[in-house]
Amino acid sequence: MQPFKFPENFRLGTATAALQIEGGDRNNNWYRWSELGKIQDGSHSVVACDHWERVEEDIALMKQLNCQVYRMGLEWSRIEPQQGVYDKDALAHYRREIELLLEADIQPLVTLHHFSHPLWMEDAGAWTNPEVLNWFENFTRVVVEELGDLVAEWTTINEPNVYLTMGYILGTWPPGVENDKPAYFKGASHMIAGHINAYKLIHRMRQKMGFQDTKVGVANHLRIFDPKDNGPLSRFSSWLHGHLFQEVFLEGMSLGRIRFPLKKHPSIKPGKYLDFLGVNYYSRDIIKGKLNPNTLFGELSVKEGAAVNDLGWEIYPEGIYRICEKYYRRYQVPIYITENGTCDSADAFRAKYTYDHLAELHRAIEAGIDIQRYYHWTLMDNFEWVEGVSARFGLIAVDFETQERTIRRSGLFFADICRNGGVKAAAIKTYLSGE
Ligand code: IFM
Repeated sequence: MQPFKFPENFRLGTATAALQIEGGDRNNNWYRWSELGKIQDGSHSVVACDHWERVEEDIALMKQLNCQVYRMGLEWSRIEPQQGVYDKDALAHYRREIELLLEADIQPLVTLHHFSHPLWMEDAGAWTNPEVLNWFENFTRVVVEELGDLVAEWTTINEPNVYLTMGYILGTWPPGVENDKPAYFKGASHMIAGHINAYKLIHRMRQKMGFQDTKVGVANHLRIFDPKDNGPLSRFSSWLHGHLFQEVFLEGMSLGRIRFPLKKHPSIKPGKYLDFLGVNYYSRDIIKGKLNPNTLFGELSVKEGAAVNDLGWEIYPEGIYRICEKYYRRYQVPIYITENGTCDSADAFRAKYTYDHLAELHRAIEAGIDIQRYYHWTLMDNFEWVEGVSARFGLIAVDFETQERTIRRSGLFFADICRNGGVKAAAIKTYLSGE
């Protein structure tokens, strides 16, 4: 293991999502899902990390980690609890949180939609209802009016592919619909159009406010799909998984290009709708071809003998290099790693995981790829959707009984990396020797 240093414009920090940390809100799709007893470990989104009441404490922890940037989410159901009714107190709360971040010299990247939204929207079909374009635009307008003077960098939508796959194909997330391909494709078109509208609106509004530094993108969940063998069916299925799970979203949201089988939407026009490419990278799937169209002609597995995390996801650092290289070549915009991290409740391999992925990013930068941000997923253990609070991704451990936070050893390692803008030999010795 070698030390390395990132260039000056590379900034490090952590990422979170509102629903996963805030607690307290009873007006969203995940509250209902928790009430229905759908969370595997019996935990509840209404508890989470109680961050809503602990903003100062958590920003102080980010300071201890030496974070320079922070990706955070806004909870739509708090801001617009009923359709067209906006909660001034909720907006003021977020304004205060962002002011505190800026005072702490931590630059925010704000996400507008990260898997959760108000019940009025869920009951009306959420992203499958064409009206969602008006809802999302109105919500974006209100938020930017309130926070646009403080926030230059925005993520419109987090992982549209994961949201639609889990909610409308696998049915393990709200609204719990199984194998509804038309809903998946309709939702995809609306999310693409919603992003493009929000992209243009945020730019327009901040320009009118006199700002030239606006940056807007999507946090894309990008995986590697590798064929298990060289046979045509395995290769075709790998391509098909990549196409339907990520390419249709990337091409639509970045360039307004509608790829088969999505249908043309009147408000999607070709253009350039990204100022950075947001990459959420975790793992890869190995695909064996199968003559079964219901599984997209393939069966997913984990590479034989590979190291995996607590959720069984392959740990494959080279994948982050491959993703950055492929998509930088295609889109030619700076890359923000909007999420990267691992589920490791014993904190046995998180430090090594972080080192290996950062080393791949360093290698990519040396090869000429413009990567400017790294947001580690995640600041602290939190409500990991249907897995509940037992899946632990945090640099900081949370005791969910007492809400006590304790920085893990991997968190101390990350703090060292943030302080030095890279990995020092001494940090390798302290945190990675013996791994
Ligand atoms: O916790 C999630 C996050 O909300 C979206 N990206 C993947 C993370 C880990 O599963």
